[in-house]
This record gives sequence, C-alpha cells and structure tokens, in this order.
Amino acid sequence: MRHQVCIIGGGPAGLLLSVLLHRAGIDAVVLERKSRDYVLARIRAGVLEQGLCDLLRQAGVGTRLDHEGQVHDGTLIAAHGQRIHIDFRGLTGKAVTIYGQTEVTRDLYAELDRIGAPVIHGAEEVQIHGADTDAPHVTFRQGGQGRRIDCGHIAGCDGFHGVSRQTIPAAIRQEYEHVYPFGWLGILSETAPVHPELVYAGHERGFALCSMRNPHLSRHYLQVPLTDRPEDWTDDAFWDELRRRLPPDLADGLETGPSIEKSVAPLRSFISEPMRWGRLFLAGDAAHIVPPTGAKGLNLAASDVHYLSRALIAHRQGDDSLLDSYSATALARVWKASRFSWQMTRMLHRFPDEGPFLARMQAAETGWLAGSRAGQTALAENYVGLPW
Ligand code: RFL
Ligand code: PHB
Repeated sequence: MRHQVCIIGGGPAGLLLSVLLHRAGIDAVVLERKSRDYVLARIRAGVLEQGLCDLLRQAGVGTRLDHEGQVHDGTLIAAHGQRIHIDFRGLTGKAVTIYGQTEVTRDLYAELDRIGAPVIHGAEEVQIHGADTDAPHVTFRQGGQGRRIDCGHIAGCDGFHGVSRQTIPAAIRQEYEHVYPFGWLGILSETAPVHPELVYAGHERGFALCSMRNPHLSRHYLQVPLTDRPEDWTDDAFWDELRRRLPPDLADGLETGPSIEKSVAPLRSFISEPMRWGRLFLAGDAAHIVPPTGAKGLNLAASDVHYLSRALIAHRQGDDSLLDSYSATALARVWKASRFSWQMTRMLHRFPDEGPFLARMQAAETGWLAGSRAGQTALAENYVGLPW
C-alpha cells in the first residue's frame, strides 16, 4: 500500500490533519490502535480557542460547532478570597468556545467518512522504518495480519504513549518534564452549570474547576492526591468537597446529580525537542503535554496541525522551507502555552510539599491580579490563545 502521508494516531490531531490534507488533494491514511467507539468514549478537553474554531471551519467541519458551541466572553477566578472576572472580550477582543473534544472528534470522523479518506482501526504493533531516509515505511498488524505502508512523510499524532516519539533516537531527543504532585478527579453529570462562565477556584483545601459541555451537561474537577482512584470517591463525596472549595453563593446554587463518567488524570508538563526527525513529524500530545489548568492541550495539537498541514501542502508545490522550520515554529508556541499552563497551575493549586511561603505568594498574585488590568489582560491574552 502506498500513501503520500501516513498519520499514526486517530485522535483530534491525526484526524484534523487528515481532513486538511485531503482537502488540499494530498492522500493520507490514519492508523489508529483503538476502535472508533473507544476513541469517541474518551472525555477530554472542552475549551476551544478561536484559532482552532477557524481551523475546523477551514476543514469544513464547523457547522455543528457553530450551532452547538457556546461562546464564552470571560471566566471567573475565585481564589484566596478574591473574585476576579476576566473579561476576555473586553481585554483582547476575542473569546473561547465551549465544545467538547468528543464532539470535535465525531465531526472529524463524519467528514473523513464523507470524503472517503481511510482510517484503519485496530492497528497494532505500529513501527516506523527509515524515517531518516527518502523512502520511509510503516508496518503494523491488523487482525493478526502483517501490513506495510510506504509513504513520503509520517505524522506522529499518537499521543503521549505512542511509538512515534520513541522512534527518534534518544541521542537526538531532548526531553523536559515537570510532574505535579497531584491529579484532577473529573466527573461529567447531567446537571446545569453552576455559573454561566467557567469557574476556576483556588482554595486552601485544593483547586476546583466548574466547566460544562452544554446547558444540561456539566464537567467538574477537583484537585486530588495522585494516590486517589475514581472508585474512592462517591458522587456525594465529590459534590460535598466541590461545595467546600467554591465561594458560598455558588456552592449554595450547585445542582448535583449522578456522575455519568469519573476519572483521575495526573498533571504534567512535558516537551520533547525536536518535533521532526527526517521525514517523521510529531504533532500534539506525542510531542508535548500540558497540565489542563490553562485548557491548552487540544489547542496546541491544533496549532501543530496547522503548521504541519501547510508545510506538507507547500512541499507538494516544491517548497520545503516550512517543513524545515516546522519544529522551531511549533515549539515556540508550545513553550509559551506551557509556561501559561504551568503558571495557572502554580497560582491555583495547593502544593502539599511546600510551606506557607508559597500560599502567601499565591495570595499576593491573586490580590495583584484582582486590581490590575495589565495582569488580567496578560491572562486573557494567553487564555484565548496566542497568535499562530
Ligand atoms: P490523543 O488524543 O491522545 O490521540 C492520540 C491517538 O493515538 C492513538 N495511539 C496509537 N495509534 C496507533 N499506534 C499506536 N502505537 C498508538 N498509540 C496511541 C491513541 O489511541 C489516540 O487515539 O492526542 P492528540 O490527537 O495529540 O490530541 C491531544 C488532546 O487529546 C489532548 O491534548 C487533550 O485532550 C489533553 N487533555 C485535556 N486538554 C484540555 O485542554 N482540557 C482537558 O480537560 C483535558 N483533559 C486531556 C484531558 C488528556 C488526557 N489524557 C491524554 C490522558 C484528560 C485526559 C485523560
Ligand atoms: C473541561 O471542560 O474539560 C476543561 C475546561 C477548562 C480547563 C480544563 C478542562 O482548563
């Protein structure tokens, strides 16, 4: 089998890249280890920057987003006794859109079906060969049978645990990692959001976030020790703890109900450089992970895909300059978003191993933010997304 581009991983990065390439007349195949149902059952990000929304429209998958996505002009930060409304629209002229990653993925699959672009599910033991040569190929097993794809370029969109990054020799790879000493316990419930905007709450008991997917579906998170498992938390215990961490008026209005999903995710910052080795290009979580506090994971995957798709399109027209600058261009944005996610995490969580000094620094930071238009503008500018 031969395809111009072989995309490893059928998460949002791989699927979006495939749609964009096909629209430009480039033939790409996606290899995904799991089933489509499995991929669509994953509950993840919910906040889309304008850049990602525009890219989805450009990919021809913006219709449902424009109907069902909720535009949020601001967010509420309730921390250390302060209640700070960050007016994205007033401070930056931009907003974010609430639309679940699951829905983005569903729309991308529908579009790939419509245009007849191949996605191979159940691809096991994927291996990349000759990425540093002019004739790379990928092998895998499907239903017990060995298969091979010859291609011009390979896009490694297979997430943090994928094979693509590991294919780059260790001597070439430089990895930067910061692991946080806690995780987020998240639940999805068929309840009304507690507030029209997202609420980021910093409390001495730990961080909490009230998010949503639509007016009848809420997504809430609590900072928990890394040792906690979802089954350690009953729904009642979750709601009780969330109430304790919210400002009293919001806690009083909190609608509770049974959880329909519950999971714990560890928090880490991770960046692997470079994002290119020969004809292999990494995009999304395969190259970097951010803690979810700044809602940047999915959005960074999208900016990588934007840079990579335009570089592969330029290559077909005989121009390799964008492929050559891909890694540096993508990483420059990745580092800035990682800094923002790290700083938001640092400002709002309880760090169990650090003493009262950090707590006072956090209080000073939120106190400053509450009274500073410059501080709020800086936060808003990063939250709505730095330019691509
Ligand atoms: P994905 O979504 O991880 O997709 C990678 C795909 O590659 C497949 N795969 C392989 N396929 C073939 N062969 C292999 N060897 C393979 N290994 C893996 C996987 O099955 C999968 O389908 O990466 P992508 O496309 O780069 O997208 C990135 C986003 O998914 C990610 O940044 C965000 O979801 C991060 N993230 C969150 N971001 C937010 O902004 N807000 C959130 O609330 C939020 N919650 C989360 C998250 C990430 C999580 N992960 C990865 C553990 C919650 C979780 C649990
Ligand atoms: C979510 O809705 O899942 C969500 C929103 C904002 C974040 C992280 C997750 O910062």
